[in-house]
Amino acid sequence: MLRIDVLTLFPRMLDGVLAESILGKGIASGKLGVAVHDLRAWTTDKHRTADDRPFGGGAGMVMKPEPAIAAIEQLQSPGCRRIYLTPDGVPLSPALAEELSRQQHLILLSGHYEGIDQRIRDTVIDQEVSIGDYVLTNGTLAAAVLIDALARFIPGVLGEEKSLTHESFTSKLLDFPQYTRPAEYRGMSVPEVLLSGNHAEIEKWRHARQVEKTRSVRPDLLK
Ligand code: 6GU
Repeated sequence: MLRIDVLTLFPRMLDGVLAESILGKGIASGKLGVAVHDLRAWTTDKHRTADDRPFGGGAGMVMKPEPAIAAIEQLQSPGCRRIYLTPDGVPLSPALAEELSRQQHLILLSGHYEGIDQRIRDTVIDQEVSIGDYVLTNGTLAAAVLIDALARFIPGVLGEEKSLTHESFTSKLLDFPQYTRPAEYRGMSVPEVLLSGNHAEIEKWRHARQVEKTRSVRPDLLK
């Protein structure tokens, strides 16, 4: 079982995310174990201070080194991967999600404010990961995204094994349109070919729609 420890100042942000849907089932079925920890548990002063003003000046507050380093040193295991979620990290990709899904133990550190003391990164972080080129108020949602993205690669977490390979980005094409019943709704009909039972024609039609959609929305994927 993959074990994931999440360190955050906002642990309750993850309650719903981890309880619901496919992720919740993966955790309930024991294929994935996620423990969420409040970083303030590793503060030692009576105000439970987690951040301080940056040396050298500038706006905002910086996460202090002691709590995060103490937490990671306590939670880490030999060979575990210690990841800091940050917009200046390497972009999350399907390949990275898949690689992380094959680890035994991950520690995810969610940063806050304008950043974290560099000595945290220098001493207890193995890898820095971003979920995209936009800035979140803190890394907790990014940790949730990373967990969801990698959970899909754990055998048995997705219902049908084959749904993995059929989806976007494994094929580098965006998805084809899907339809279900009723065959006609408010005057809109399901494309005839999908009702034909001709699987070769259906595959052809779906592939053409994928190329069309990818060209229009993500031409960069076609190179
Ligand atoms: Cl990992 N953290 C934050 N705070 N913002 C982000 C991000 C991470 N990835 C993209 N934006």
